[in-house]
Amino acid sequence: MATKSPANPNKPAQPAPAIPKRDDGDTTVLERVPQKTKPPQMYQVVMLNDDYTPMEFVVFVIQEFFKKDRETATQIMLKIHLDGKGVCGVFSKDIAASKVDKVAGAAKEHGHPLQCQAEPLE
Ligand code: TYC
Repeated sequence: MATKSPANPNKPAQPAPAIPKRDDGDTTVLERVPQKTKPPQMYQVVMLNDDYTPMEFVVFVIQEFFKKDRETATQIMLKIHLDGKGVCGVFSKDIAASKVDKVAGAAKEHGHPLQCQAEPLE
């Protein structure tokens, strides 16, 4: 029996040709619906410099609430200290708001003026 030669391995696979849709009453035809959902708006949590919060407390906060290791937390703290502000992480809206609240709560509890804010990306 003659068989078709195998597909050329160097040629990219082609999608199967579209089969004409017929609705004879017995067949369910599923049409592909274009994806309409957009990715969620993301927010960066930006921490601000001030003259009073101890560096060690900022490093602690970044480690504790943004899950950074000590070295990364120290680098972020120094960037904020030198540039005036720095990004601690990028999150969905609710998570970013929760991070801002946690930082504000810890700062208040310890009597430091440390501030951070959530900024929409793009
Ligand atoms: N500038 C502070 C100091 O010299 C340290 C500091 C760093 C404060 C980062 C806030 O987000 C901050 N003690």
